Amino acid sequence: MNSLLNWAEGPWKFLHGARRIVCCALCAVLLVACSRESDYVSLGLEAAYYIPRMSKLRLQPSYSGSAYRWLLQTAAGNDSLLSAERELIFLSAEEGTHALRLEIDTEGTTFTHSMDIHVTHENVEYSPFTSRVLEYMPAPGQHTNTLPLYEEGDDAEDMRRKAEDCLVADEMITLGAFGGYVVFGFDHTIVNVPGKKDLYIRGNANYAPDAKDPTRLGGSAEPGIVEVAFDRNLNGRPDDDEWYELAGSAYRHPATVHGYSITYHRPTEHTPIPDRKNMQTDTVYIAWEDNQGQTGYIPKNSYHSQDYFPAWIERESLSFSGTRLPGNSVDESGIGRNFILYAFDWGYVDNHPNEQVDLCSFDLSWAVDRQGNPVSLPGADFIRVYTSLNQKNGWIGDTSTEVARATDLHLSR
Ligand SMILES: [Ca+2]
Ligand SMILES: [Ca+2]
Ligand SMILES: [Ca+2]
Repeated sequence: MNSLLNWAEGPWKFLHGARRIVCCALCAVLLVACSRESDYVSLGLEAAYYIPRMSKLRLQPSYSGSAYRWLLQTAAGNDSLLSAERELIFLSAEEGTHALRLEIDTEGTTFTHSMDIHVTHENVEYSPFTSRVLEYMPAPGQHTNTLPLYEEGDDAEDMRRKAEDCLVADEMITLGAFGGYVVFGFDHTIVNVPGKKDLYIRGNANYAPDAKDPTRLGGSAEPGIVEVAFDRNLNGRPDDDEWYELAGSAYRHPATVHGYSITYHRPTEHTPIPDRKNMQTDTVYIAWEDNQGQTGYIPKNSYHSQDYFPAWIERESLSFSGTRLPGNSVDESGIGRNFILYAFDWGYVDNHPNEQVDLCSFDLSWAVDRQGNPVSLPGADFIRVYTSLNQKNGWIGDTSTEVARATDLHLSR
């Protein structure tokens, strides 16, 4: 007796039992697995659900089986396999009725439950833009403590709120040097629509008219890598949810370092060593070491005289990790006057000018796991952007990704 049959109760039991006999007799004759509809065996699932678009619906049958198939009927009438897991989180950007079917195999029998998922328009109109910042943790850098502005007494929560105010208002925040990051979200889930980019993120990159390499677009590209997480436990927090990198064009570049990490040290009392040629007031300002055996300093330059170490942090050092992209800076003057930061082809924040919407946009289908295997994500609730270069460029200073507002491309049409 399998667990599915045991579960049937009340008025369904007789009907269920009788139907089982007929069904199994039929099975014996036809030597094929019999199939049951949910009218007779409840799987703990409803026949119809109503959810707003871009919101998650968790579906889990009451029973376990040896195999599961969640099948969505396509417009052409075919079955599209959404998942082979016991649990499904249904999510759609498309309003209308979606015909969903669950098949459970158990002890040679396949049970089927059909559902209509009615996806409706939300009651309160969604915003297509960034609506909240969950965490802001920049690395030291020449704009840190000014974008957004640190004021005496601010703590991490004050700085998170300031970063949130900036991103909501489409104003720039800095992430500082390598690893500095911001985590933000929307008032709904970003749906991974197949074959389409899903997310547009603004930075402050420009092309320089005097870049010498005609084969590449160059200027002030300070690429930041995007990571995303799907709120699988539906608690609104990026807690147990796995983070996935959106693999941009340099993900498999031989000089890209995966698993890079770096530690920056709070500057101690020391005598500044200036480099007047490069307009630096202190070339030994903030010491760092990385896990590649390298050490160095973030210099202080004459254009930005504030503290570069995040002023609300009390720790003596700050560590970050992620993927480090190969350096993109070229001193085209040869004498330290004209640094061009060449853009990577695609897949990074603050890498192409904002007007290049497609080149500043991201497809959740680019997600990869820590081993670099593609991951099929239904959507993303949390977006993390971090500076992905460890690079200083003479008088223009350290490379830091800047981020402004993000847009859900499925709402902005
Ligand atoms: Ca997509
Ligand atoms: Ca969560
Ligand atoms: Ca920038």
